[in-house]
Amino acid sequence: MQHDLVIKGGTLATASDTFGADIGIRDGRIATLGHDLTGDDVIDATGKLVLPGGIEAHCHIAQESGMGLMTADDYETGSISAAFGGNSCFVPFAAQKKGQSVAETLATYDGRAAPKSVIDYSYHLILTDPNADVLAELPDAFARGVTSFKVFMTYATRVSDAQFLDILTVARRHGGLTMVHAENHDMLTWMATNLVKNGYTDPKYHAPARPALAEEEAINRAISLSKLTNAPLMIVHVSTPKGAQLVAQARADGAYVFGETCPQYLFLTRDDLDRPGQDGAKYICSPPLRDTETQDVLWRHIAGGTFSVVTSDHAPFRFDESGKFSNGRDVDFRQIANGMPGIEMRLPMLFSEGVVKGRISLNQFVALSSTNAARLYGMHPTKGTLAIGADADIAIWDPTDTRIAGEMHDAMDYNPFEGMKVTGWPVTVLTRGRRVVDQGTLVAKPGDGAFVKRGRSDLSGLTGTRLPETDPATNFGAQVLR
Ligand code: DUC
Ligand code: ZN
Ligand code: ZN
Repeated sequence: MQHDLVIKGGTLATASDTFGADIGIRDGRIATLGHDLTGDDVIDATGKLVLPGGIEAHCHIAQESGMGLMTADDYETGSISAAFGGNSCFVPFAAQKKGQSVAETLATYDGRAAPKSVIDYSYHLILTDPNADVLAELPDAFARGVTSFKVFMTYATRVSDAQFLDILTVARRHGGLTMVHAENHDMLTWMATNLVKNGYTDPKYHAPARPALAEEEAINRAISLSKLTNAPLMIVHVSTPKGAQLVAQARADGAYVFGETCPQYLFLTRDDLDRPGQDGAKYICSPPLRDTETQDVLWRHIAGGTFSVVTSDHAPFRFDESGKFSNGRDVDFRQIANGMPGIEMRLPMLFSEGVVKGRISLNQFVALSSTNAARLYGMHPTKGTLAIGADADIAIWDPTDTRIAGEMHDAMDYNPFEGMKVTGWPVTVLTRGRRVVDQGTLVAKPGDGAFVKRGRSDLSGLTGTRLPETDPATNFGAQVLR
């Protein structure tokens, strides 16, 4: 068979296998895996790793924060930075503003994404105002392929437990996945108020203001709500050992519970918040950075399978008045924008510190960076693997390239991971067989990326939890979960 493009001589890896083969691509899809393939165009991948393109499943792009502050990255700079970091697809958030319909929210983000993205994209729909009209609109979101939601348990955008239960129930009915930011709002408010009242206002007090216990309590509650509704739940940005343990236990119980952690909790600590001057503000993110013992525990949960995905939580706010200091420089930590960039560093750091240092296998790297996200967010097997018929979403890595992390391709003015020695970088990235980054040079144009219509979440491996009180066999026949 003649191919449009052949990737020759590389070492391929999927979530389960590593093997030498050529990839033949036709019409944007993988047509052939074999040897001595021929094509109109050839990429020589000798000495390189050929992996499914990364899928960045947690990033904030062209999105207003809870404070109403727009991220520095739009879909052009955000997707370019993602591509240079080895991603061929990403799923940022479409954030509902209070009073806004689902249709309006999605239309807003279509307008922000479609003309600009260089890689394929979808959105998770953040629900901040889940009134009856909004809940009634959710089937339309599923019909157009937006099959994941996110809720907050803190911030002004938080939902009540009752609203959370309603959202979980609708999502389950349609095969969707609900994501949650789990921190106990009142514990955080109480701590922050006390700290500020006593003059502890510097950026570093962001860490004590958000105790690990507040995350643990909220994760425990969120898992309980998931179990009650027997609905799938992704606990995003888990940053504590106990939080990870709760996810692991819930999964062992068969609950439809999934976990995610992020590089900042693996490579940075609360000491970074105590950098001189106002530099600590660069490291304000939520949940906050923890400590080195936590890092070790989180790595063990990555290796042991507690976490399905490692995502960046790229939340880019510049170190100036447009971002971190939008409320002025002389403010307490509560008024400094939350979040840090990392969309381009996520995979190189995970590869370098994970695969190169022997903490995880190459196949686990593929699962954590691409395949599991594709499964959970309804894109598999079209995306997330190297298989015949799959989209040719491919990242070609040089596993020996060592660089000191510096400036990235995002719109940011700092890189929290600057100075880290990183071995293993993507050199060429394709989305649907089209080069986005070619040997380190951007070749795609804004708008080349396409919206991905997603399907149901893949829950295989878990049984779910039907409580006696929700089971008609043991609750006198009451149909509670419809
Ligand atoms: N939560 C996120 O998921 N991202 C940025 C800030 C936050 O609180
Ligand atoms: Zn969050
Ligand atoms: Zn986030």
